Amino acid sequence: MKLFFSPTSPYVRKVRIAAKELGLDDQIELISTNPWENPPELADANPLGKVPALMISDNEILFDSPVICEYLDSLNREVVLFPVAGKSRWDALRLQALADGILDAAVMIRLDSLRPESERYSDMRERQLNVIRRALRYLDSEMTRLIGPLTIGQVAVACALAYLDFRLPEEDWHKVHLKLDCWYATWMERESMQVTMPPLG
Ligand SMILES: N[C@@H](CCC(=O)N[C@@H](CS)C(=O)NCC(=O)O)C(=O)O
Repeated sequence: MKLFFSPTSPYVRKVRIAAKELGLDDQIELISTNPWENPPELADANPLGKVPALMISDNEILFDSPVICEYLDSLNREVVLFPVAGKSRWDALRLQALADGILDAAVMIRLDSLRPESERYSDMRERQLNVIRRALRYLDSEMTRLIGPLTIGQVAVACALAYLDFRLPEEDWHKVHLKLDCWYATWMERESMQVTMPPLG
């Protein structure tokens, strides 16, 4: 399998962490791709022009990190990141949706920060910061699910928190959300987190 990948994309990182947790990372070749340069290979693979996209074979491609993660999960029956049914499935999917929403908000802020100062949207930044802060407060109430068995929810949350530290370090959530901070510190020790660290800078 080939994964269109960018080393700083948090959505790609989610897929790579999931692959590592599933023991499938050796089967995935990383194709270095900068989606902002509009490479035609990426547009051919994913009409949305985004990473991650997973090429399973020449004519079988998946895109959107939740879809790719669920596909990878289907390849390993020993580890289950997506509970098959019932409440545990909806709990995992809700956590993933929440974490992906944090990422969407943080990426929007990041893209805005790359504009010249006079062209930035301060209202949008404030709105997205509020989204992130509300979502973190919500996560405080989901601690029991974060501590439970490994699911895609935890992978996604770890990835979202790591991206906040990477791109929005001034939003120091660690001091406000102490239980989450404690959970995250333990999660950061996993090999899947260590080997998928984005480059510095
Ligand atoms: N919902 C998508 C989001 C993917 C995404 O936005 N990727 C960014 C990189 S972090 C991208 O490729 N952006 C290029 C663009 O928006 O044109 C997922 O979960 O995979």
